[in-house]
Amino acid sequence: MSKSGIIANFVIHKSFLSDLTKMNSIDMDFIEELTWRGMVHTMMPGTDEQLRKEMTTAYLGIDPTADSLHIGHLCGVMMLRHFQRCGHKPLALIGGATGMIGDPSGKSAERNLLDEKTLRHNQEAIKKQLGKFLDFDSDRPNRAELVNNYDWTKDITFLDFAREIGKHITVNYMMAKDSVQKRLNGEARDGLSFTEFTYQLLQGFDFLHLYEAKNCKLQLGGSDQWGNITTGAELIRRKNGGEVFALTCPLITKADGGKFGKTESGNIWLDPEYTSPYKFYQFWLNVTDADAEKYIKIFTFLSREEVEDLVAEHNENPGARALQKRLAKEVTVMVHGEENYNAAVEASQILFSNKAKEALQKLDEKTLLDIFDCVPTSHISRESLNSELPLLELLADDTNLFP
Ligand code: 383
Repeated sequence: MSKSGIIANFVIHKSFLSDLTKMNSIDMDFIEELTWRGMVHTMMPGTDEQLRKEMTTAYLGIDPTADSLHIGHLCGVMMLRHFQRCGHKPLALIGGATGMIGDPSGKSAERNLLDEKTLRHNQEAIKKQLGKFLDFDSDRPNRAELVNNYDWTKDITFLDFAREIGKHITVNYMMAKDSVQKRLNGEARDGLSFTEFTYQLLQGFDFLHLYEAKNCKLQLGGSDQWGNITTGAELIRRKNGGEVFALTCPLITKADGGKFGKTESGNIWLDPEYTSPYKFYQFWLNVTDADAEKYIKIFTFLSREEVEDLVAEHNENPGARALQKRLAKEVTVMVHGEENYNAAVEASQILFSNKAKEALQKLDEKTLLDIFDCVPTSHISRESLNSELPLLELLADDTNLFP
């Protein structure tokens, strides 16, 4: 895949960010908001009380295992945005250190280690993408901050880590985690290296560090992160006596039920070089009715009333796909901007339009290929095209379209 121009191409609709700055002082309740949106999977007792008590700092981590975010990350990013809109302070953590190890959560096999150069490249690309979703620049006290765990992990010696961190958590405790159990007893009995086994403790160390350095009392993540997050909370309790909280959102899975991950195929990337705005738009347009109702709450900022009206409209005439259309519009505009959204809509209509010729002429090559990727196609050699064979014969003999 070409990496040039990736970052420059990533556009976020401007009014989307200004909407964020306008909204982040609004007196909205984070848990209430996330709950009606179906974005709460598990929550530690006391989380709600903590958030009502004071402006709270929370973090969500992303490992730079690829140079783009994908829609599996989007739910977490939306949580951070809601958190900021509700007046709290979000930290986005880039796992420059944890990315060097690889999180075994939700993975059935040991991963290959990424080389340092790739990691640093990925880290920069993800940083840029995150910058488009959160308000990192305002002078409000709850402006978002970007942190990288490489900064506080790189200089620690193994001996210090073993003595100061490892001593507080038993192997028994670590072994009980789902991510570990699955690799010991799961179908893929490849085992788990010592390297990946240490992952939960490294993530725990981050929570401890951010708690001590930034008074961060809450960690957010997908439900696959629960085990790692609770290890951190346990470490903080044992080492420091402090009380921290956790909230996870449901995992957004692929159509086949699998986890969206950077090493898995079938990902929908936010980087237009990897998933064109057309394909991105098509993905949302083609989700099932049930997913459309679920996703419109998670991936858009439409209000409860707006969503309810849309659902009612959809149920009256499901064939019109009002939910899918609005979902596809909101998310595509949010990630790729209005212009790319309009182009994607136009491209989608090409095959059914009577102005196909004009429309085709406006298309770039990539979008054209994307469109034909989704419909039955046949290849005809240039030689046959140049021959003076009648069209009917050509279509019948040289293609599988008219057998
Ligand atoms: C690293 C260091 C921390 C806290 C978290 C991390 C990353 C975490 C992880 N997260 C996933 C990733 O990076 O692996 N160990 O791809 C995904 N997340 C979010 C969400 C999700 C998770 O970034 O469920 C999906 O997107 O938590 O799989 O101190």
